[in-house]
Amino acid sequence: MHYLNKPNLGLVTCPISYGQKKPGVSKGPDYLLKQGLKDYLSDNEHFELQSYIQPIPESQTLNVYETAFRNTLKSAQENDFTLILGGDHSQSFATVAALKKRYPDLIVLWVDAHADANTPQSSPTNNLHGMPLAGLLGHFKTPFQWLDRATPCLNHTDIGYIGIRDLDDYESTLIEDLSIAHFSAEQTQKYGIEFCTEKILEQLDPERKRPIHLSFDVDSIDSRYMKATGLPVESGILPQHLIKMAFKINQNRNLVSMEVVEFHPDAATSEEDLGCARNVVVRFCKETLNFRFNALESQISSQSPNQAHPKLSHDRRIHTDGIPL
Ligand SMILES: [Mn+2]
Repeated sequence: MHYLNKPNLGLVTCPISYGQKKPGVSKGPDYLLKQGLKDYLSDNEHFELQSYIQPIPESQTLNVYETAFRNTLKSAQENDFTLILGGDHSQSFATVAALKKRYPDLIVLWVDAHADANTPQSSPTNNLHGMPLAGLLGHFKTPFQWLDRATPCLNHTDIGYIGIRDLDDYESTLIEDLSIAHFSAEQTQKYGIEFCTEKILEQLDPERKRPIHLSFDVDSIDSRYMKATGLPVESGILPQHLIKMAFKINQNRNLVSMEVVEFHPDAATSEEDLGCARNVVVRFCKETLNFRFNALESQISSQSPNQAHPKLSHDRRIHTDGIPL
């Protein structure tokens, strides 16, 4: 299938480490681009790349969030899809706020080992990367002008968690009290991640019409495969299950954006661990975008009555890059 006009993919980089205490996480975007994503993104038959690059700042100040907010908003306004590479998870104060501005009906799939829903009062570490959802929900006054406490950016019915397994008491109570949609990593293994993803989407959007943002924290991945992050957590999501999740998310063709956060190249202590972590993340990004843009293709071809509706590519051969699948 050839397009007269290919859809546009906006790439936003957020070299943000302000939200926690390990500065190397700001190298995440550069590393992931150099190690496989750049070639894939810049030479892709399914989309045209537009880049919104924030260079690694000399010092981390609140300005990094302002730039992330502006770049994400610009990308979301100018493109069909936005891919955001981080950075620690505090970037979501900015990225989700910008995406919600562009897509007021947005729902957010938060794939993470942690719930990131502490407030400055409840947080044991006082790190901002553990607080973005509480800030976006309007539970505390953030230092950001684009987040007004009087008008929360997100409602708790806009959020679904997948993979959580390392929660503070405050967060567990919050999730229970507000009935926030969630499946732990253990549940994704018990019930199947496709089932869990389906259930979450059903709860957030029964009619399957709302735009979806995927906020992907690499520490959602089982720590056997993910050492290149500040806080590896065991018993996480398995690499092969990530691909099934990506397929499921894209089945209804509503994915408008995706961010990858907390990839910290220096946190892995051996080349082997770093290579494994990189392969899992790069492959997950590629497969998600393949599903996303193949889904678009099948949507277009399904308008032609003579053409059989092409199956999505979940049964095609998968390159394992040495990862057990
Ligand atoms: Mn997180």
